[in-house]
Amino acid sequence: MKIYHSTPKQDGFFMPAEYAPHEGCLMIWPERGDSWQYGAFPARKAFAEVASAIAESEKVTVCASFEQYDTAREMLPAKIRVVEMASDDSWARDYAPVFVLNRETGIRRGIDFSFNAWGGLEDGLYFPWDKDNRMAKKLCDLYENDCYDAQDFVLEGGSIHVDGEGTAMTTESCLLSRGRNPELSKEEIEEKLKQYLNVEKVLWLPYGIYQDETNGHIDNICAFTSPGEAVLAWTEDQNDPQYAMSEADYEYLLSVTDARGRKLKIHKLPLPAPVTMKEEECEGLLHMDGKPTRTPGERLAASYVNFYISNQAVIVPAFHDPADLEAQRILKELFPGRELIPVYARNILIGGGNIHCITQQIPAVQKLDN
Ligand code: KQY
Repeated sequence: MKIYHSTPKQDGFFMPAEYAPHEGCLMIWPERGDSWQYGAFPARKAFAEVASAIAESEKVTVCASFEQYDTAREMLPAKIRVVEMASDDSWARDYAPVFVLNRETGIRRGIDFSFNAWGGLEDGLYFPWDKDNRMAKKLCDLYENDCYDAQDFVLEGGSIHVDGEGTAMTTESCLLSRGRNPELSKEEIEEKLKQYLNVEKVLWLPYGIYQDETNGHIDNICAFTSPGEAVLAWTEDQNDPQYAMSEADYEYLLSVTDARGRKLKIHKLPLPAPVTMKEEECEGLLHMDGKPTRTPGERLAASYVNFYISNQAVIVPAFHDPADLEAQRILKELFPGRELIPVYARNILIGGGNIHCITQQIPAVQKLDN
């Protein structure tokens, strides 16, 4: 595997949209007891359901530790590949490689961004994180893809979305947070995104989801559903702190155009009623450095926007909330060629993310003509 110190833009590579064809998907088996309640048993069931739904239309690889390899192998269908690889936790979106393609040659490479557990010693969520940070390079090697060394720039895959036609979006609350790249200005961060994702325009939404411990990843609040169209997590409850956040994002999105000069069509995706931690769930979590990671009544960052688009389906979180069906109806309309597969996601959400956060697509190697 060759390591490049140039950027994808310099070499003619770009990040395809999630709705472009995939070769497969990467996931990481859950294990740590301060993220996943009751020895991660309930989370493993949910991860296996997500992996199985994705595996209906693309190749899924799940990384598991030495200790968990046999359990993962036993709980996952035979067509899913399990490989042993060390990690600190299970957020493939954030530290598996972001893959880029070259339009003319169809060659694929990965990007190895720096990962510091969502804020390092400033406001990161665990320490150490070095095993997570080493996964992108190892996964590029596994897939026989060369790799861009971007270790001088802290970025999680969940903090960006692209439309595949020159536009990226992110949130100010996350990318401008002090725990990531405090030495870089907003303009310098934008230039990094343009270089690494090979986009012409970056849209900066002000906020993510209330209480999202990633400083508000874009992948929980807003997602492109096709070029020029996106869904935005929405509540009609003006007393909910989320209301002002979604409203500010909505106003911003209506005020901008994408890289092709289009006004965006924004579809409001309802939020479920606030999802909060139960006492017995908190009791099932190990403490971190002597302190509980969750407290009873704590609101979790539940959102239907955290879905994964596979080749033939959209795998969407379900919370057993009346809004589940409305969210599924809206997404079905926006993805007419794909099946909607809801997965009950409370046991993923307790870890701090959702279906999009635990998956990373591997774009199909193909020559593209536009
Ligand atoms: O991408 C994410 N949403 C991951 C959050 C990790 C939280 C760790 N407990």
